[in-house]
Amino acid sequence: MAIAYLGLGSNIGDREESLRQALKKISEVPGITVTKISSRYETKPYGKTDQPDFINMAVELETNLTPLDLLEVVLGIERELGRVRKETWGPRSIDIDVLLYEDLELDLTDLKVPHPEMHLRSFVIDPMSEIAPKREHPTLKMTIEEIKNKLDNEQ
Ligand code: X6L
Ligand code: MG
Ligand code: MG
Repeated sequence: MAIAYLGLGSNIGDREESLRQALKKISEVPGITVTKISSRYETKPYGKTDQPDFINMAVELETNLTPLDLLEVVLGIERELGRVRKETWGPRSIDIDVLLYEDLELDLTDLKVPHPEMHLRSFVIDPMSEIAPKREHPTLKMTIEEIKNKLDNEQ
């Protein structure tokens, strides 16, 4: 079984309900067991800043799905929950990103693991640090806790 981490975010519609539905759907997928769930964090939008605040969270999974199968699953759930892709970095009812998968480093067109900028984004690292502080980022060779301390010092 592989351990993987997902980052979830929502900033339009009933954000709490979208996250709840996403979690329920993830937990119902054969081959996935949700093992840890972070708190929810209300966060200011990064990148494209003229959009509503997000709620972000992170979850830990045990899975026998491959990274690409896991990606297909989360994209399917985004679609089921009514995500419409209009503009890059625009508002979304639900976003589910594959953050880490074991200590794998993958650089495919559709899937980059670790998520390329996760270590720069407190909306990813804060919830991750609750559920996986000792987990090492396979490229940076820093723990999530160390990455959080660095980010907190830079803010
Ligand atoms: C320069 C240019 C610096 C772009 C940063 C950062 C772009 C983050 C995209 C960036 C840049 C992103 C969320 C969000 C987005 C989210 C919060 C993205 C994709 N997703 N803000 N902004 N939570 N708080 O889930 O992450 S758009
Ligand atoms: Mg994202
Ligand atoms: Mg995404």
